[in-house]
Amino acid sequence: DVIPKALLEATAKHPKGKDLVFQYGTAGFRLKANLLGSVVFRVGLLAALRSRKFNGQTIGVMITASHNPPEDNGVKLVDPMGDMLEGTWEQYATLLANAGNDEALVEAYEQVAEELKVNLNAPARVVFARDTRASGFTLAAALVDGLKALNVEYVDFKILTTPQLHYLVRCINTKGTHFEYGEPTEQGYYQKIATAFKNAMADKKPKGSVTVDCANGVGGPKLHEMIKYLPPGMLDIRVVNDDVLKPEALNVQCGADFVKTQQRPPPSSKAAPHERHASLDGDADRVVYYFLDRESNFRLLDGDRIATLAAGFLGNLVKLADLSDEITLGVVQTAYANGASTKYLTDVMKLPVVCTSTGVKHLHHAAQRFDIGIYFEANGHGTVLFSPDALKAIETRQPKSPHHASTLKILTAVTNLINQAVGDAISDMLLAEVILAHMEWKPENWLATYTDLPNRLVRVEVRDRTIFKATDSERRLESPKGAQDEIDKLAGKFCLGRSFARASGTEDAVRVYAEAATRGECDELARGVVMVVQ
Ligand code: NG1
Ligand code: ZN
Repeated sequence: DVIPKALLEATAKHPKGKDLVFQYGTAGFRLKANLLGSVVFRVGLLAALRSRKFNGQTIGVMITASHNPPEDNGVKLVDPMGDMLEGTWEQYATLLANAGNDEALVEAYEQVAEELKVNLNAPARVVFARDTRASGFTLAAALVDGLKALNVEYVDFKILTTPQLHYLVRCINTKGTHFEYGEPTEQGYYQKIATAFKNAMADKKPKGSVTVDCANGVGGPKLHEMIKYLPPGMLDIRVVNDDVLKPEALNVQCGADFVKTQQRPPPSSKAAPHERHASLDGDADRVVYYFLDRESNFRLLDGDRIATLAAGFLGNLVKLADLSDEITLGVVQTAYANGASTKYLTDVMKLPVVCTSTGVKHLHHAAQRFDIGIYFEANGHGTVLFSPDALKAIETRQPKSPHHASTLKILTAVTNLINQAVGDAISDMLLAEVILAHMEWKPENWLATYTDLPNRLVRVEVRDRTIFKATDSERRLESPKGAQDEIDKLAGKFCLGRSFARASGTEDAVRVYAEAATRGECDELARGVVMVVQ
């Protein structure tokens, strides 16, 4: 057979490091970049199988480690509609990555192909891209070796944000169908979003400027590019931390993860009170806002805030468009959402709220059950999904008045502004700007909608995190025995106390989350629960 022979030759160039165990987790494979060559090569093999399984539909491969340090890298697969790899295939990625030597790899590959009944004569197409990390170029070459060994047609899109690659995959696979998503080029991405932004703004104009911290990652150059497509003078975007020529600066003391976990502005920030600031992560799929209040206190507007902002705005548009009877709207969160945001959505906005396990794929699937499904993780990953029925209802509704017509036009524009494939920091940021302009809100008004409960997130190193088994959307532990009872007892002691512990899907640690009515109670609760899991 020719394939095993080509495969054997190619894999010899990318030997697996001894004693390494890899796992395709919530965000694909992620580790020190110098250990990743064999993994990326093998991901190429799985991408080929997945594309062949879909008879040549295009699969994406993104090389990035998002908010992790510059010396790390990672790789993940993108499914035909631009969403994350279907969960049942993660085990095959893990299986291939861990095959001990070249022969074992060929065997594993054949085993997977057979188990999944992949027609190896079907065409295979893969597109790939990488973030700005120094290691990306070499890893992309390892991927190409894998693709070539299996006769895959491929396109290297070079450096892109993660959501741009997801967008491209969706465009390619929907081209010529009724669900055509857009022009499958980087320019097509900017054009689609910029046009939608202009139409969604309608006659409004944002007040003041927005300063965007790009974490010294790929979001910097791509946001600069996007700005060229936006209507001149409409929005004053000031791009900072956009140095991609110093790869060692990536995610260091800046970006979305920094402000969210440190609860303070980056040391380099020149923020003055009341100004809007947005922070992206290293691959531009996460965004949070912050500002300094009158007393120069740092105020974070996180993913929960973007979700409530979007829910309020979209809910109102649906009502004004007279579509409330046809379009259901709901919000999806994880257990990390601040309890105050959940209460606000449920009690004040009267919206259905669903809680899922951590990880975008869980939220994405739950959001698909609404006509308009708004999903955000507290850390800023998220988007809004519109069902085909919702899109059709919006498109076919006859305007009854000029005002009704303009509402429908804005609603349509918003559906085009929001990346339907995956959470997209640039698109989400432009959405937030549109909404703030329509509401004529300053960041203070946005913050005033509800008051966050004091909260604490602690990373706990444990001997074996696999013993921590969670249930109920990861809000409760079923193992180790007795741990949950202790957590419940502790949480019950504090006003509005809520806490949970779960094994991280991306790091070798257990995360403890706690919130309570006051900072003191919250910290005491967190300390107590840390003791339980340690
Ligand atoms: P883990 O390491 O499983 O907690 C983290 C984030 C997730 C998600 C993933 C993927 C927290 C508490 N967890 O997951 O929300 O973003 O990384 O990147 O923020
Ligand atoms: Zn990211």
